[in-house]
Amino acid sequence: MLKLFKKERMWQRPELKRRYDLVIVGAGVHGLATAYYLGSQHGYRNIALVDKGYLGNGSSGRNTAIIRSNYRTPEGILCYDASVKLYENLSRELEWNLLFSQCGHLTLGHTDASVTGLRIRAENNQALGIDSRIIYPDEIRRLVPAMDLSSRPRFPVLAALYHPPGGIIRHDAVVWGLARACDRMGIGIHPHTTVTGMRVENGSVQSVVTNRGEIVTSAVLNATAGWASTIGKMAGVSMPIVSHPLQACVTEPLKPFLNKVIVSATLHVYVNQTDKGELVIGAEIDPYQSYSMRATLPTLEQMATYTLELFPQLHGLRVLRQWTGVCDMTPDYAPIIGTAQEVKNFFMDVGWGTYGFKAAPIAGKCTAALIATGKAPKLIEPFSPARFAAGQLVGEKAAAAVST
Ligand code: PYC
Repeated sequence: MLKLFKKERMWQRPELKRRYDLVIVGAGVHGLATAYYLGSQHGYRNIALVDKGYLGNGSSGRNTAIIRSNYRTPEGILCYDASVKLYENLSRELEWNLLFSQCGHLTLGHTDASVTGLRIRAENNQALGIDSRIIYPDEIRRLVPAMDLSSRPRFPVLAALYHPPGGIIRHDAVVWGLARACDRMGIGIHPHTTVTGMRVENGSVQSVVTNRGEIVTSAVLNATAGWASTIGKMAGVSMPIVSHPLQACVTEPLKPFLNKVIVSATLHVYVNQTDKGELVIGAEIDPYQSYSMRATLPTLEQMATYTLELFPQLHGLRVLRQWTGVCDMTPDYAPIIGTAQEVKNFFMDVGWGTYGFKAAPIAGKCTAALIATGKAPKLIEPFSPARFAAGQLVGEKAAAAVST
């Protein structure tokens, strides 16, 4: 006999209270991960996560779901490695399948200069125990038989940085799994709640003003992506961030033909095939600053042209959807995590540029420890907001998937 099960809601719609110990602005993967670790490791419950849209409407649902730790700087490598390790155990921990596929990640080198850059990354990665090495066309052909490796004069593939633990995860599942875990601990998730201002007195935030009323709070975390500087300004906190759109698209499904993530910083494109068979393709950030989430035809043409350089057999494949997220870029392509210098109970986990999704678990865990103990864990010390005035930048631009 057919049994009907009552569907469980993944998270409830609790009442928005008038007072919380902490208000987290931005209920994407960073805000959710911070709330999750504050609840599971530090016993916090009286937290409100507020977001102006539905859960996953921002960068958490607009990235290309790539996970990796083959960065360039020791600070970046250690941080993203810790994040990959947390992701490896997160399905089990959340009891929710995040469909994490560590299928391997290849960054292509098309010029002598780019291969030199990849070599430096391989050396830095290996020195810190990361599985990452340079491979040449024979091995690339074995790993990615569908790629055009002919010795053509335009953009030949000379070598690649191969990173076996890299891969893709189902980004919506990460949002939903974390949200369910927060909800089960009694942490309040409040979508469609727009922050419009903050009341700051004597160097500390007293309350957060929203379209659903004013919330009195002991602390605020800015965990937004795309609007970090706007939210910062409401508390009188400035940050060296500029915001750029980043576009991506997905094609109709194909039979499995690509089981590695392929990145070309020279061609400004990255491609992976999902479990459903679709190709997810991403572009470089748009060259102008904007908050626009409109996708554009010239960028679609660029993504198609560059993908065809690598996989000419895809000619004629149809694109199903194109979308845009907004990336908050810092001068050194490294995040800003810490307590604001101007406002003592205003915390920040922002400025992740094009790397935010992959860092969410470790950023959340470390930000939770900072909020709960008042002390920044070692792993995030280099990303303190004070580094700009001190001139201690963490130059991570050379490890961007698509910025040369
Ligand atoms: O750094 O892996 C990356 C990435 C992919 C898309 C944007 N950035």
